[in-house]
Amino acid sequence: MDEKKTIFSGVQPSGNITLGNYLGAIKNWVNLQEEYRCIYAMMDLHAITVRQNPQELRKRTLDLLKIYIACGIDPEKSLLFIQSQVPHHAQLAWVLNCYTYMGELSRMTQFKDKSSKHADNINAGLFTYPVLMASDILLYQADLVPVGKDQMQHIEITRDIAERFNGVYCQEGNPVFKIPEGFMPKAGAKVMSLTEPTKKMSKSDENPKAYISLLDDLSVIEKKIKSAVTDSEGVIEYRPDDDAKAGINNLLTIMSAVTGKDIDKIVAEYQGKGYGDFKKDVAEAVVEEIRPIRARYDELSNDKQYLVDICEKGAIEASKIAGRTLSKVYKKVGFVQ
Ligand code: ATP
Ligand code: LTN
Repeated sequence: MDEKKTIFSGVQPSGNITLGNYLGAIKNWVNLQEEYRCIYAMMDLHAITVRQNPQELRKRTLDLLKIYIACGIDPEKSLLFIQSQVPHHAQLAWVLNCYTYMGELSRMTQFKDKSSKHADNINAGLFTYPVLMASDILLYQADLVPVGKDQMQHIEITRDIAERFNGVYCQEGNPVFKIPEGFMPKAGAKVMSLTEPTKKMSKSDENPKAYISLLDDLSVIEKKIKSAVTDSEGVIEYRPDDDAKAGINNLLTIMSAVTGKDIDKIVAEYQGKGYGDFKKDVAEAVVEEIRPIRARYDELSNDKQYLVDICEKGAIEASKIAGRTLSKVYKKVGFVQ
């Protein structure tokens, strides 16, 4: 019997993968591969809650797999698959929709943000997005879900839904669903926009200067960091509660997440130095982090069959695991099997 704990996470193939996605999520996944049974998916069902161009979505889904692998996710160690290729996600989501309240869904910050951004397309999928996410996690009986800070509210509702379902149908000590925990990185759980540093760095930002894409040219990355919005105080200090300092706080966080050094130590190193020097070093550190990822990504670009094979194998394996949970659920609710 496999005693390793299970990790589940994923990213939506809904745009350019940013430094925020990398530092908040994917970088963290890599280190977990030795100790845990890791399952990482490309969340294409979630991506269509916002209108997508079909050709682009198809391409971006395989590009995202390439990014996972280029960042260090090893297909031999981790289970990788495309969400829409495992029907159990949509099936469990339907069931769990019936155990989730409109009131709790309407309190979700991401729903409020996205419905104000896409006022012409506030669809039911956007509203029930967290239920699908709960299904993703609960199907695999995940212990830990490594995500950025913005997703912690969705982990909370996942726990609530799981506890509710277990409470209705299960005896103490014999639950259908494991209750998962969120897991955030020490630094980089919330990387901010480079142009408006009080806002989250987002892959769907209209202004490309606001985010760093892992696929940007390295010279563009350098320029974006060097022109990041800061303040006129000229002091390199970390003051997380001071919005006026948001730009510098963000660059310090990025530096810390990339180098692994504590923020205090970085601040001490830059005492008496100017923003110009600091930005130059942050830019260099980020470029050096991304350079090998880009090289591996470019190598993979020529090997579509390799990627398709990983997805096929992954979907079969994921379906087996997911099928076990789904059939327990169907039995509990009273479906004839
Ligand atoms: P969108 O902007 O389209 O809503 P997104 O950039 O938030 O997308 P997701 O696919 O929703 O990307 O997120 C994938 C993972 O990246 C999640 O774990 C999320 O918490 C994390 N993440 C996203 N943005 C950031 C950020 N700015 N800082 C840290 N982590 C982030
Ligand atoms: N909602 C997540 C993507 C996502 C996810 C998941 C993350 C969908 N299903 C399950 C962790 C576990 C987001 O990052 N926006």
